[in-house]
Amino acid sequence: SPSCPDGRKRRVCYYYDPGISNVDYGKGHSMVPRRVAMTHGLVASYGLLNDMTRLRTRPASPEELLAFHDQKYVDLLGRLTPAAYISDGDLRRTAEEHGIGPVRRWDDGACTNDNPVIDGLMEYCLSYAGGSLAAARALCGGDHDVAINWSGGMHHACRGHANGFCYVNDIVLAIKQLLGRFRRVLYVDIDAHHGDGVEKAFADSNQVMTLSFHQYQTDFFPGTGSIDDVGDGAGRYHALNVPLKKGMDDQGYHELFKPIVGKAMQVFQPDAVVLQCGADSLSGDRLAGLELSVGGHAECVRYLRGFNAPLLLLGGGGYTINHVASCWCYETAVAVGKEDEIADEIPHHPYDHYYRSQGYKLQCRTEAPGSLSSGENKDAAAIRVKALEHLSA
Ligand code: V1P
Ligand code: CA
Ligand code: ZN
Repeated sequence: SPSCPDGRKRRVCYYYDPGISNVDYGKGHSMVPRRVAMTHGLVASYGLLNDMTRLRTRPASPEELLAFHDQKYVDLLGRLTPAAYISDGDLRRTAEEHGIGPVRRWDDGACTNDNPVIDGLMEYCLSYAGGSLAAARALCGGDHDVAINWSGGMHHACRGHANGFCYVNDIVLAIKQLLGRFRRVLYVDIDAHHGDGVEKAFADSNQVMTLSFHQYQTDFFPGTGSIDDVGDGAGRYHALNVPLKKGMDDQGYHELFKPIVGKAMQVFQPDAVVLQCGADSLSGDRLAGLELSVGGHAECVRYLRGFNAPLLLLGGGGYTINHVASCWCYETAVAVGKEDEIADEIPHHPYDHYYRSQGYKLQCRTEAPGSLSSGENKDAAAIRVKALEHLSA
C-alpha cells in the first residue's frame, strides 16, 4: 500500500464493536454513543478499513477492570440494571454512592443525570475498555505503530466512582497495559474538559506524564486543571495543564500545543504516546466553547504521529455528533497517511442524512472562524511561558 506523506509507512489497527449503536444514555442526554457507529460508517464508506487491521472484538473481563477499579465498584457494575435499580433499594443506594443514577427525568422523559443506569451498562464498559486494552496490546506486540479505539477515551472515571459520563477508565487501563512493555508513556488530552481521572491515577508517577488542554473558567466542568496543578511527590512536573479561554481557535491552540507537546516529547522522551481525541473542542460543540476546525483538531494527531513513537488514539467527548464523526474519520485518514487523498464530498452511505447541515462535506481543510485570532493573545502567551517553565523544572 502507498507510503505516507512524511515518507514513512504506519501499520495501523482499529477496534470497532457494532454493539455501541444500541447504547443509550437516555432521552436528552448529551452523550450519544451512536456517533461512534456514524464514525465507523464514514470510515467504511471512504474505504479506510482496507488500510488497517481490524482488532478482534474481545470485550474485557471484569477481572481486567481490577487493574484500576476496586472490586466493590466492578461488582456493582455487574449487577446494575435499570430493573434491579428500581426494585432493589440497597442496590440503588450503593449505585448512588458510586455516582450512578438517580435517573431524574423531566416531564417529557428527558434524562438529567450525568451517569444514568443504562441498559447493558456492564457490556458497554467491557466493550470500550476491551477495545483500548486490545489496542494497547497491539502496540506492545510491536507489529502496529498506531492503534485506534474511538469508543474509548473516558477520562473522568475514578477507581470506585463514575464521573462525567464515564463509568470505567479505559485510558488508565490501557496505560497500565503499555507500562508492561514501555518505560515511559506520555498522555495528551485534547478533549475540551480536564482529563482529571487519568491525571489523578498517575499523579505520583514519573513513568507517566499527563498533559491536558482544556477550557477553564468558573462553572465549566469539572473545574480542575489550573496551570499550577503539576502533580505531586515523585510525579511532580509529570502532570501538566493548559487552561484555555472559550473561543480559542486553531491558530491560538497550536501556538500552545506544538511548543508544549514538542518540549514534553524532548524532555520526557516517551516510549509510547496516548492521545485522547475528545471532539468537543471543535467549533459548534453543544457543551463546550472552544473553536477548533476539524483540520486544526486533526493537526494534533498529525503532529504527534510525526514523532514515530507507538501511538494510541482514543475518542472521548464530542456532542455535535456529525462534527464528531467527520473529525474522527478524518483523523483515521491521518493515521493511515491518506489525509491528502480523502475527498471532501462524503460518499453515499447509511448515515449520510446526518451531514446535510454541512453540505455533505467533511470540511476537514477549512479553518473555523475564531474570535481570538487577531494577533497573539496575552493570556495564552503567559500560559505557554509557565507550561514551558514547568517542563524545564
Ligand atoms: O456539570 C455537570 C454536573 C453538574 N455537577 C453536579 C456536575 N456535568 C457536566 C458533565 C460534562 C462531562 C464531559 C465529559 C467529557 O469530558 C468526556 C466524555 O466530554 C454536564 C453538562 C455540561 N454542560 O457540562 N452534564 C450535562 N451537561 C448533561 C446534559 C444533559 C443530560 C445529562 C447531563
Ligand atoms: Ca483536555
Ligand atoms: Zn469533554
